[in-house]
Amino acid sequence: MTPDILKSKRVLVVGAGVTGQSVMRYLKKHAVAFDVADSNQQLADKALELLGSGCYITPLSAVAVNDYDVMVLSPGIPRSHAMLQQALAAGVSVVGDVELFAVMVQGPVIAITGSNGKSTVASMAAHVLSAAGRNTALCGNIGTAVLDVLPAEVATAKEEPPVYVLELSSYQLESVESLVPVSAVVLNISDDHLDRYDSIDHYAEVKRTIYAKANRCVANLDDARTHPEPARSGTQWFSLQDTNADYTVQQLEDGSALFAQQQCVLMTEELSVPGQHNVANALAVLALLQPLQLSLAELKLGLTTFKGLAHRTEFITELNGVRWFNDSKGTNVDACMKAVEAMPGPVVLIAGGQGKGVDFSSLREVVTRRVKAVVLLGEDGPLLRKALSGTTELFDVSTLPEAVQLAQELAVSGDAVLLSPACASFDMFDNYMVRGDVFRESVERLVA
Ligand code: UMA
Repeated sequence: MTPDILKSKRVLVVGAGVTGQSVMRYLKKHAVAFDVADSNQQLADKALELLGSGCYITPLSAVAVNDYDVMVLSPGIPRSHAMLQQALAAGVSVVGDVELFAVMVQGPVIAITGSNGKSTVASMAAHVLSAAGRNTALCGNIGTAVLDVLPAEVATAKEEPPVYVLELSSYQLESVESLVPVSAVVLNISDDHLDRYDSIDHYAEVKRTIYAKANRCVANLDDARTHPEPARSGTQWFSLQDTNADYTVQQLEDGSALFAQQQCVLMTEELSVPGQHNVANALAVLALLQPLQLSLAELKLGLTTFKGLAHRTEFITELNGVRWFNDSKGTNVDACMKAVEAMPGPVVLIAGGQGKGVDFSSLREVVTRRVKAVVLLGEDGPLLRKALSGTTELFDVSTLPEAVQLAQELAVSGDAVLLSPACASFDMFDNYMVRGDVFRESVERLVA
């Protein structure tokens, strides 16, 4: 639905958060009149600033659905909401911001979804493109709403439109049908958002709608729920397990290497982000970028210089042969396990914080196998101590800088020190980002 069509419709923006505000700016720029509905009264002022002549309706249940032809829905509000069910039954079109974007975008779109790693893959793909000198826009679920990156004017023949790298959640995919990506991937499927879907199969089916109009499907051979259904010819497969896949890892004399369509791109150890899951992420990036025809040298440059995302197994520095990693985003047991597995050598683990009532005992196996010492802190440090007792050496400290000091004493050349708390940060910090920043600063203060 283009702005010209929207001008003749009665439009309601549903949700006034990041998405809703970007939709309001977009409609205002195109002189489309609209109302806004959100159950949060406190957003009214912000909305009214952008609204012009429209009105702010709260709560959502107060919306008179027959007053509208089109509703632009924010992804966090489920289509099963009673008001939206009424609207759909009354024939109102309910579309997402990505749908408005899809009908206006010029330039290639790379679309990425999956349960884990989608922000990393989107950021990695955008980095490779930027490092190759391509004009690139990274947007979507990663935080920048898609309509905020659309250029104000239609591109002229002289300027190349950007390559859009879109991270899409299943929520966003529910309300888009016109998106035609040059390539699209479902990276993997694991239990998530089961509060919104009947089953993991239903959730996976929504994820796979990303393939509907894609010129090129990229799928994970190792994860059947990512495979296009019905099968699509020309699907490009990536795999850590099957060396016959289009994008895979092969063993060479001097180590393993990433292969793209039988061509060696780089050695696994040259990847700048650690862990097998990041090898899979890099293979997906290679497959997604194929239609953009970057040279092998450009692909390699991007993949070896990508710094990873802040606070996600982020490499900080090497001091006296000890490598320091910040995984403050590792706020649950699963994330902590993956981070430990991704470390290059024996691990000194710093963990603890607010455990949210989870059972830490599933950490025992990986700690026994990979971790030489755990430095415990925070509210649930004692619970972690109990769960890990007998696995490895355990130490208690009361602050994060203290933990860093002790970890330096415990680690020897070849070890990795990893902050991956398996816990939320709120007992000691405002959020996981502040915790990660305190960690980084403490590490940077250590004298080499
Ligand atoms: N609201 C109601 N009634 C409801 C539910 C919500 O009125 O029943 C209102 C809230 O008061 C709020 C607004 O809806 O004002 C929020 O809308 P939203 O939840 O869609 O959030 P946005 O701020 O628009 O941010 C969304 C994405 N959030 C979700 O999908 C939950 C952001 O992803 C995304 O970065 C942003 O659009 C820009 O595209 C975040 C996320 O948590 C990171 N995503 C989930 C995930 O990754 O697991 C899917």
